[in-house]
Amino acid sequence: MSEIVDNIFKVVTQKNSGEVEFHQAVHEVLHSLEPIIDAYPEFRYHKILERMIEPERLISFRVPWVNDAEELQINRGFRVEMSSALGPYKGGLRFHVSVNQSIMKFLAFEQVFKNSLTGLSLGGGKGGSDFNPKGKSDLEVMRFCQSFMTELYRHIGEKTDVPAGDIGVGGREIGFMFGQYKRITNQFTGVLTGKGIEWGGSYIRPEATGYGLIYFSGNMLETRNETFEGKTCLVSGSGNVSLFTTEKLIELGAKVITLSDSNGFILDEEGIDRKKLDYVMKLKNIQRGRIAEYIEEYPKAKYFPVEHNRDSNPLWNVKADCAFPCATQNEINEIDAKNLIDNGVILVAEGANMPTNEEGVELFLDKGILYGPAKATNAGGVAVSGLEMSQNSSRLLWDRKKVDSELKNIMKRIHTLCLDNSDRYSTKGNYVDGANIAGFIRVAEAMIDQGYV
Ligand code: NDP
Ligand code: 2IT
Repeated sequence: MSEIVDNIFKVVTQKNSGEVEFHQAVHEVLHSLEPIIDAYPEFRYHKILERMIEPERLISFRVPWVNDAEELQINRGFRVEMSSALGPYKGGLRFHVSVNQSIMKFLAFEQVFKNSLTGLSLGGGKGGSDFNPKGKSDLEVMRFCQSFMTELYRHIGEKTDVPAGDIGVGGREIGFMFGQYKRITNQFTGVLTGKGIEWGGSYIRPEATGYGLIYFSGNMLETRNETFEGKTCLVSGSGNVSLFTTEKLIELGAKVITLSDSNGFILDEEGIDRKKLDYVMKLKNIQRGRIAEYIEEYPKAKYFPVEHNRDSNPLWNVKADCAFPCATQNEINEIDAKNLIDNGVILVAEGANMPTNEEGVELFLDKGILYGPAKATNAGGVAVSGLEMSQNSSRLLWDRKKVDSELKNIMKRIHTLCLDNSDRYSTKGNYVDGANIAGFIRVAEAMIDQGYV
């Protein structure tokens, strides 16, 4: 890294000691930005990088709630308001036991660039809690969400900060949090996105991240005169992003053969068809079951439990043309990346945030794999959240076709931006540098316009 960038990274590690995920996200972006920092001295003069690595505001709070056994539980809540250069802070809420300040900051940092790429008026933020929704009753989840919002409400607002879902936060949790916000403030506003369609939501928001991922990946394949027809695909996770990724892949004639959760993965060599996907959607969204149950319904498929602290994930050692990590951060390491490459993968596109570690990314880039980084490829979710905000402001509901066509256009535009910027400042077809640079320039210019804030 150049000296300037190197010094900034040193400060990041010193001031945010132990926050390894945050370091990782910043390191990757700084690496891409080197040519830009050289080409635009004004970015140095205005200390853009130094400002961007410091959240505008970081809120941490106590969330007390009572479980069904009438025991008091204490969780930690967060909201990281990273940047408001382009619009109100915007980004999801994650409820997962692993949530800590480092994970919140990495996600908020990534969100700033992602939201910039959408071309919409969206700042960047992220929040959540170390609350573990697994095995909790609906009433426990409701009590937790109400307590969480009883503190969060004072920091957010339709023109200030607009949270949405992420891991562990779907339609049910958004509903409970929206209800509590409304009750406390006496206002029915677009303060959250991912709302139910009858009370301020948008068509295609649940589908948007997965569909957007496949629209973007389709654009990537087009650069090599390829389509999804007949391609064998690996998808990890079995949540919101994974299932709508699978849905769009099936629609485009691809064959999806895996899905997973944190306990293991299923391999269905015959392919997960529409009927099987409907079964999984019901299993996950209504019964809140585990992916292992798939083989009880479809005994020809196999289930592989995956141990934690393993060297590699056997899911990524299944032979396929395309791979879509859609579960969580760092789920593909260098061994997994090597296995995918050795098995002839041609495209890897990220539904999850930062699912590939830096060594894995380097391998994909070195080997000329079509590699789509999260902040570009999964931007469809937040983009349709932005469209939900537009619909809320105008008190209109757009039809499915209109939202879907806007989503397609946004993903295509991001694809073009990535390629144009990688051509100009990096190596042709390097979507990582393209996304980081394009996302950064828009935020940096807005920051210069708005003075030292
Ligand atoms: P969901 O909660 O709906 O699903 C998450 C899935 O990933 C589950 O199958 C879960 O399994 C699995 N998973 C979560 N944590 C781990 C872990 N530590 N190890 C292995 N598997 C894990 O979340 P989403 O689908 O919404 O989110 C998935 C990814 O996509 C996240 O990285 C998120 O940040 C990203 N994303 C989400 C967007 C959205 O609109 N929802 C938008 C853009 C990105 P289990 O049930 O066992 O925990
Ligand atoms: O990571 C993400 O982009 C999300 N979880 C969606 C954020 C949003 O505001 O819709």
